[in-house]
Amino acid sequence: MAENSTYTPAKVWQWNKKNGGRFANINRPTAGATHDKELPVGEHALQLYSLATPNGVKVTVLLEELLELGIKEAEYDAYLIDIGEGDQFGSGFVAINPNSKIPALLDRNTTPPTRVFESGAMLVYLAEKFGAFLPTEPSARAECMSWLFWQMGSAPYLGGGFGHFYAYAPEKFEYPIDRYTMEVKRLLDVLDRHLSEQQYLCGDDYTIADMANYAWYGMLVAHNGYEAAEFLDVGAYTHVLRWVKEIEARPAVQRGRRVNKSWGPEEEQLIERHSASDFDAPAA
Ligand SMILES: N[C@@H](CCC(=O)N[C@@H](CS)C(=O)NCC(=O)O)C(=O)O
Repeated sequence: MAENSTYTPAKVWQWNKKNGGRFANINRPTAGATHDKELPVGEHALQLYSLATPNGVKVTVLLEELLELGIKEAEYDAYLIDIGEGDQFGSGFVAINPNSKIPALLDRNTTPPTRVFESGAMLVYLAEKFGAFLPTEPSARAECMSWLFWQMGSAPYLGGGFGHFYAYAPEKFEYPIDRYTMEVKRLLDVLDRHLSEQQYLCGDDYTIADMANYAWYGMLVAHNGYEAAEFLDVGAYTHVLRWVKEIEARPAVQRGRRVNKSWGPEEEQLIERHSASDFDAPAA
């Protein structure tokens, strides 16, 4: 350990509830439900329990894209899970996602119903179920899976690492901010170089890999995510910006971004979604 360290870890770590920064009230070192609470159930086969964070948005974008293709079986009910209030620790939610994180999906069209947790698993499940946005030819499928898993693997560095220490930690610590900024800029460069050569991540076709990556990197480069646009010099990633702009021109993406959104301008919010007409009604 460095001699000038201001912190010496205890022999055995103890939970100090006050020490968690912005999310101290929901972070804890144990799993499982903290209270009994059934989840609401709507009329459609697909039930989504979520919030419009990047991990939630990638799934609602896919569902809206499937509906845009005319696939009526992709109709869904989307209920808000308020993670700031601890809804993810209710017994009904934990039964669908033992990891207590949004999003969680229940498909009641199977016997017994199929639960899906982890947003990447949801994208693959829905794309396979409805035969869209995931190539079936093995090499093209492998490329799509590679970019999808790249997003799933990199998001914790972006959100849990960079976002946490740059925007949410109780103090600005140089070491973690430097470490994760370096990594996030490297990730942006990976994307930028790749997108300088092709329209979408897997070639000419828009796939679930674009939806997953767009949700995270679009937030960062086009929406001042973590209020870090200037710090990260996001304008330098011109190919990423071009790709984000094209994706955001899609009506399904514009709808998907609103589902389970409970903050921001009122016209962008849609707390719950049960039918296409909900997008026309004022926020409720
Ligand atoms: N790997 C998971 C990550 C999900 C995740 O981190 N969800 C966050 C919101 S974006 C959450 O529910 N946090 C609540 C908590 O940590 O208690 C996925 O992609 O589904």
